[in-house]
This record gives sequence, C-alpha cells and structure tokens, in this order.
Amino acid sequence: MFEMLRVEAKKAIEIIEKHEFARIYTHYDADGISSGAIVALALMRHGKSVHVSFLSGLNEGVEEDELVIFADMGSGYPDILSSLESDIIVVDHHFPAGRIEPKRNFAHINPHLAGIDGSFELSASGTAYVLAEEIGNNRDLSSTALVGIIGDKQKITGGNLEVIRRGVDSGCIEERDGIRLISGKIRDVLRLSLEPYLDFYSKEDELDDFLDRFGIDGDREVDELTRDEERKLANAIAIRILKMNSYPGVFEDISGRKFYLRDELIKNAVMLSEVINATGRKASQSVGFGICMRDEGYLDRGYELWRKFTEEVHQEIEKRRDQVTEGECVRYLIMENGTSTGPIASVFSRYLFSDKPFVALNIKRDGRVKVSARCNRGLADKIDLSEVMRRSAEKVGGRGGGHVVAAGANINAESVDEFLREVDRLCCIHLSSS
Ligand SMILES: [Mn+2]
Repeated sequence: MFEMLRVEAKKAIEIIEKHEFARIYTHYDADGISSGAIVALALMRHGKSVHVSFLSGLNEGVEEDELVIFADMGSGYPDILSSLESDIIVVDHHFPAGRIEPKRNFAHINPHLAGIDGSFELSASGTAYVLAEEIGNNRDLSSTALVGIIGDKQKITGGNLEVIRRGVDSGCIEERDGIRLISGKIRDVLRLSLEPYLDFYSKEDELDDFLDRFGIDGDREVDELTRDEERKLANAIAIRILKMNSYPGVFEDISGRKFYLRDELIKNAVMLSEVINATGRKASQSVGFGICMRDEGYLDRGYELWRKFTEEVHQEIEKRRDQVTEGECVRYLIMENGTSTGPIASVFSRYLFSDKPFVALNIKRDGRVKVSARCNRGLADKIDLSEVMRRSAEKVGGRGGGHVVAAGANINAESVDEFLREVDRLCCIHLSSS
C-alpha cells in the first residue's frame, strides 16, 4: 500500500543524509504535534539533530535553513516552498495545490500524490510514520501516529489501518472491541467528552437520569469496563446521539475498535490524542510534543491543560449555541476574542447543526480573524470546504485552505461580511451542482 510513498521517502532520506541538522516546522494541532515528534524521533535516533517549531499556518513566516522539513503543512503553499533557499522535505496530507518549483533538493511525501486518500485514510502522522519506518527501526512510533489519526477525525481504514496493523504486529498497539472514548469515570467521560459530544456538560440531573435509565454505574472507569458493561454504555450513547439530531455517521466513527498503546505515557489512544490536542489549543505545544516524545515531566501539565481546555470548549458551546446565524447554505457564528474556533465548529457541524456546513469566526483584538469551517462527511460528498475557504479568503485578500471536511482561513475584520457572503454563495453552488 505504501510503495509509492516509500519511493518519495527514500528520496527524502537521500536529502537527510546530506545534513547533520534539520529545522522542522509543524502544525500546532494533534496531527501536527505527533507528526513533528515522529519525524524528530526518527531523525534523532538516526544521529541527526533537530529544531522543532509549531505554526498555525505556513503564512506565519518560515526561516530558511540548510534543511527544512514541513510536517502536516506545506502541500497547500507551493509559492512559499518555491521561494525558499533550502533543501525541503514536505510530509503532509493536505491536498497539493499548484506547481512547486523548488530552488534546491526537494521531496514531497503526500498520500494524495501516492494514490492514497489523504483526507480520510492517511493523516500527516501516518505519513510521517511511513518516513520513519524507512529511516530505521521505528515501529514503536506507529502508536504516536494514532494521535494524529484520531485528532484529525480520520477513518480507521486504508493507510491508517495499515499503520495500526504494523503497531499491532509489533506489539505496541493493542486493539480491543468497543467504542473509542476518553479515560475516566463514566460520569465524567459522558460530561466532558467532545467526540462524541453528548450535551451533558451542565445537565447533571439529566445525566443522572440517563445513567439510571440504562442501569449504568457512573463511577466505573471507562478503561476497565467488562464487555457487557461496555455494550450497555455504547447502546446508551448511540440512543443519546440519535436523539440529538446528529450526523448519523458519528457513532460509526467511534465504534468498533479501541486502541491501547504500550509505549506511550497515556495508554488510551483517544485520551492521548485529546491531551495533545489541548496543549496545542492552549498554545503549549511543547507540552504535547514532550508527551509524544515520552518525557514524563510533561504529563501533569498536559492533563491540566486538557481539563482547562475541555471545560472552556463546553462552556463556549453552551454560551454560543443560541448566537448561531442561519445563512442560505451555511450556518455561522461570529465571536470576538473567543476561544479556539475549530473545536466549536466541529461539535456544531457534527452534533447540533448537522444539516449545513458550519463556519466559526473569531475576531481578535488586532483585527485579524481566524476562521474555521467544518462539515460532516455526509455533506462532504457535495461540498469541498477547502476550496470554499481558499476562494472566499482570496476574494477578500486573505488566505484559506485545508481539508474537504475541515478547513480554515485568515482574513481581516473589515472583510467579514463580504467573506461570509462568498462562503454562502460557494456552498450553494457546490450543493446545487452535485
Ligand atoms: Mn493533519
């Protein structure tokens, strides 16, 4: 399955061998942090030294160096790649846009260029794992790849399944039947979970009724449930999700298999991914990176950031769900100095408003606007949000892109109205032309 990726990975290794040092730029989300850790560990084990920086996008400004490696970013920015006086390796799964004319040595490891669906079937972390496996004996890093697979809400199929299979074969990933949930007592998990989102956060009485009705002991640890207890819980969650008018695919997305990771500091793969994601969202990527590098010193801080971030997102969801504006073909929410837009847009588009794409805008004090657009896979057959974000942002002098189901943009505050009109118009065109 990875033959074509491995050809490009071999090219990357030829470039790596010319250098003693690599500057690594990676994205600040769970897929980016885990990709960065996989590449960094593989290079360090191979005797190279590295420096890792986290960016929210490539437009943030990148320093040239002898060897620059981009992880979970790069493929969508051919102009920037073409302008750098550096040897460049891109390890990405975003859809490649435009022609890259590299000034020096260049390798582009991207599933889309190798016959694999990078939107759903191979994350950047999985792509980084393919490179790591080519560099040396790095099979244990397959468990780190799961952080990005889960973080990017990818499917456990295709390339991702192949990465997991390698981990299972080498004993570092343990697969169990069940649903993928965070760790903790059932009561806390149901209240705090964002994937699935179950709308219990400040509804403690409703949660008690729910547990009673299904005969579930809320004090049991999710990671220690018997098969029967697990089945009962899964059934109750499925019913809850159905009643919320969610996108029907959400239950399928979390059920079937769950994963425990022998070599990681946090054994439950979902919990690990959530903690890493939270560190990025709270601008403490180095904590998440440290946890991916398996340095125990970062663990307590990671859990603390996770708790804080998760509670903030729940509070923001409850505060904002009545402020949502209905467009023709999208819904949107405009926040000023809000918390991060991505997690809120994800929950809204998958659980609370699943019939249209959702766009969350956060206007920051400096007048810049961070935009996150999300839709569920049911809508993705018709709408390509990466194109919608790219074109709408370009129309107002900003920049956008991403994935079919999860995309983003950066624009200026004065162009919000025009931008949203264009987003709505393009979504309508996508919907009607399919
Ligand atoms: Mn990614």
